[in-house]
Amino acid sequence: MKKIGIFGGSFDPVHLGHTRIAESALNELNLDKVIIIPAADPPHKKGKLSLDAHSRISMLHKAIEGKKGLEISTMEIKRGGVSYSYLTVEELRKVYPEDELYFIIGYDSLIDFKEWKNPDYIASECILAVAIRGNEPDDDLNKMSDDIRASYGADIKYLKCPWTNISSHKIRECFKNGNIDEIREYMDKNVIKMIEDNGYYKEQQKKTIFENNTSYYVNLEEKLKEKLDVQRYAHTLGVAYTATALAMRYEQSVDDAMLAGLLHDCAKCNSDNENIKLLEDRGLEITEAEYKNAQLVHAKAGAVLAKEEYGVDDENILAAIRTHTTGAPGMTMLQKIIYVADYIEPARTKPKHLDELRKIAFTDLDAAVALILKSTLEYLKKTKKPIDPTTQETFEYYDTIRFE
Ligand code: DGI
Ligand code: FE
Ligand code: FE
Repeated sequence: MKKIGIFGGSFDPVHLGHTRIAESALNELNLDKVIIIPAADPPHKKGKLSLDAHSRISMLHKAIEGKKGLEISTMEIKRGGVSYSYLTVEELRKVYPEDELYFIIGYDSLIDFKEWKNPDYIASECILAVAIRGNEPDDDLNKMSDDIRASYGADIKYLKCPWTNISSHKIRECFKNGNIDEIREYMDKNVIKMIEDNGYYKEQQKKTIFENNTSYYVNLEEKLKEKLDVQRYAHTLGVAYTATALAMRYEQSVDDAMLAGLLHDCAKCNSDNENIKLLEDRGLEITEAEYKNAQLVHAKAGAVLAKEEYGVDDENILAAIRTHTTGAPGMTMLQKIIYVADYIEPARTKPKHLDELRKIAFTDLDAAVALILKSTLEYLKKTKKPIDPTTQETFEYYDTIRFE
């Protein structure tokens, strides 16, 4: 018989309070493993979670790197809808019919345990492992536990790990306001780096294209028209407007999508040597794969030009341009939007399954990313073109997250 810990939450973002509870449960209760289960995005995204599921998962992967006995499950995300815990327990009970399940929660969640859906089922299938504040439960907690024991015959065990006095809400506020030093000690440093690199939790700058920025976009389009050939310019507009539509669908900044879409191929009509020199002059890395397929370099060169010639300094927009050809593991929403828009925009005629893919792009962006990578890899293999390791890694990343 195995002992399996179940630890659900939004993890928006994950912090040391979470990982300490998971590790304490593992050690104090001698569990075989703890399955960390990030909740799905709420169906109508009532502003409750501020980051999409895959960004939250990417942070979790960083946070548990090298920690034995902890694993991440995407079952609630794949199930979608409201992430009711009893459904998760039901699913896990099928996977572990004979084993002991430990449902791990913080003492603060125990307070409204009775308000959950089907608490009796959870209590009948699982031992409740409650992370308490301090070494002993206080009177209030004892009373509450007695009540839950009496109501559901629950078996409640206490975890003695020191309570970490931090909340994800507080962390989001600090990233929004740039007060990162306040929360540094409560977070894994790689997770902090990931949040900073992606600009997660930053307030979106509100620019409205069609009121204030009309002339900016008109000028930009005119400049691009000079730099690109006729087809590339038509493709560029197609990507920009497809990207804005996807941004509307996925509640992202329409302006950022417009700008990234317009600029994504701004270096495409340069010669390969010109683009290579552009990067070399700035000491930027060109990988072996890129030297072999110099066409790939237009993406990185595009990001350089976007910054230097078109004055874009938003790192998320630059990243979307930089990764638009190969993709990258753990892309931001904007990166995924540009990656997909590039492939499905109206002027594209290949491949055969394009109509289907266009629909999927508007229902499941991650599935669209995975499918595009799959058919790109098939095409590259068929035409015996060298495959950039990043393309392969990105495919594996989205394929496992999505379909594991
Ligand atoms: O610039 P676009 O034509 O709009 O589109 P893009 O920047 O996505 O480039 C598309 C081309 O890039 C397409 O022919 C497939 C190719 N590509 C993507 N990943 C790889 C690759 N080519 C090679 N050789 N290796 C890759 O890993
Ligand atoms: Fe391109
Ligand atoms: Fe393109």
